[in-house]
Amino acid sequence: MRVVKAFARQGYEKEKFDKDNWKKYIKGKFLLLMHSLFWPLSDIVLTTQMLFGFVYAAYMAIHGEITVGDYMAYIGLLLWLIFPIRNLGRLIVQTSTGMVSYARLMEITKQTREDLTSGKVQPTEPARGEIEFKNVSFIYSDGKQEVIKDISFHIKPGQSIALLGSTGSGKTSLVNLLPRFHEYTSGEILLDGVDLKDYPRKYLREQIGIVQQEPFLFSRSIRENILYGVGRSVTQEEIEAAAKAAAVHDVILSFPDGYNTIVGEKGVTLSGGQKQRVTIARTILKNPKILILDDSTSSVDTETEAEIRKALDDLMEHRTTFIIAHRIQSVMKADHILVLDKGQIIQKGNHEELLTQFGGMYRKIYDIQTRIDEELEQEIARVN
Ligand code: M5T
Ligand code: MG
Repeated sequence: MRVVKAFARQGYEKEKFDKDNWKKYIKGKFLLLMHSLFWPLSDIVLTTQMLFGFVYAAYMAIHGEITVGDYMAYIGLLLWLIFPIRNLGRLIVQTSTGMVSYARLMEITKQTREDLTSGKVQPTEPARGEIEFKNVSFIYSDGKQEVIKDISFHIKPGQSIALLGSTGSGKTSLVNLLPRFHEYTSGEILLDGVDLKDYPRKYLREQIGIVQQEPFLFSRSIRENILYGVGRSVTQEEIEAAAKAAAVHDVILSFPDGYNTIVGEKGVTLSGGQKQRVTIARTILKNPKILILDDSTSSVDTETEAEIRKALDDLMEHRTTFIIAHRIQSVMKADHILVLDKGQIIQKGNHEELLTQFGGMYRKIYDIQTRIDEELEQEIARVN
């Protein structure tokens, strides 16, 4: 509705709706006409036939060609046969409409359920967090092109890796392979030396905390949203500590209902940055061994970002972290930086190494971003 209003397309949408509605009206009217013709007409034909049969049979009975008993049997038979046969026609129509609904339901019922628990290994300990990609390629099941091409890298437990690259270069697709939201097409991904496909999905997802690019909150209280998927009992202090770390505690307290504020349709609508910070708090509370931050500070201002980054730095210690960001500042501290382009690694190294590669993409991005910062500072100095 907002998009329609913002582009002043009410008239267009209304017309489109009217057109579709008109089509439905015409079809409905036609159907009604057919019904109103069919039933009376078939009644007339049928009863004429029956009348003819009765009269002719009566004629035969009067002239002794058949007995009165035969006549009675004939009439009974006719009545018992004709009406069920007529109903059969109605049944065929009903069955065919039923089949349409049946096909739609079956489409859903036939989906194979994701197998969460079976796997060649059934680890009981938390993962260490060593991750190795070996020539991994990936095509979406409904796509044709490889969105990830021949990616290889290795991170030790507790290290961090940053992914940098233009939009659509496959960063989100790459990290989504880790919780097995999709199966990679070729190559191998190893967690602690074991192929991901050998782990039960449930185990993997318990080890991985992911702050997704598009934050999603349930239409429940903020507390329930932060608690989601924690899987252990948590005190109010812990919830508040997580919210503080995500720089959202003060915002929550500013609502009249505090942590009991309902989010979404039935309650307070949070801003993009507030939502993002609630999902960060949720992940902080989950305390996972592997952390994935997919552009998770994209909708907050620079000041808040710095605040969150401090909290995340603490959180990143002792866990394997994937950081996706567009600002050099967010990725420069990572142990490894991968620069992606169209699903391929075009540069690999840490901040210092990549800076010395003049003419490389990383250096270019760095130069542009520092130039923007400098210009901004000069501008501010000039105004003051
Ligand atoms: C990489 C395609 C998309 C793009 C490429 C999520 C998704 C993506 N794609 C699909 O075909 N199907 C899908 O369900 O894959 O997309 P990405 O990994 O989302 O890119 P990114 O995260 O690097 O981009 P951004 O904008 O988040 O920085 O060609 O069409
Ligand atoms: Mg993305």
